[in-house]
Amino acid sequence: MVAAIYAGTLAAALFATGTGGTGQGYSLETFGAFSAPAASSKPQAVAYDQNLVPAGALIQVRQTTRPSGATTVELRVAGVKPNHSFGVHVHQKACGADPAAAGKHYQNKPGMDAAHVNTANEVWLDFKSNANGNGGAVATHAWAFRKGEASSVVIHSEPGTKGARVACLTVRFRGAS
Ligand SMILES: [Cu+2]
Repeated sequence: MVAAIYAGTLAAALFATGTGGTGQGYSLETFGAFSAPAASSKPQAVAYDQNLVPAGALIQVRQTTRPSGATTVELRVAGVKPNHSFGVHVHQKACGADPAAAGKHYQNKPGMDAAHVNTANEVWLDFKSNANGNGGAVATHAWAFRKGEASSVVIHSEPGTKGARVACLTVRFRGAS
């Protein structure tokens, strides 16, 4: 639950259910407390628009990949702007002081047309915050991430693909290969 997050934690925990090789399941959790971008550092959790994502807002992302490769990504946030609809996607690169640093959306099959830019081929975690500024979403796909190609969760100002980038959490999603 969101309440289990505590401010200032920038830690990731890895829980493998197998001893290696292919066909094992695993889960990964990453937590962050947002802060304003600092040009001199590579932030794990950075808020570009503090009207929508104030400094100190919290985020938790959990990846669970089953032995089949099917992957669930769960998002929880706390302390963002109440009653606001956000767009959220898994992006390819780590966050930076520049919102563009996170690169493009992670895609199972690469392509920029409508057949590829959608919730089936990408990981979307759009949500509407509640009156307390908390919210979350869950997305499950039959496919796993490719190793090293999914590295952040970007929060946008509106649902879908049109919104500005308002915050970013670096998440080193674990790949199948
Ligand atoms: Cu995005």
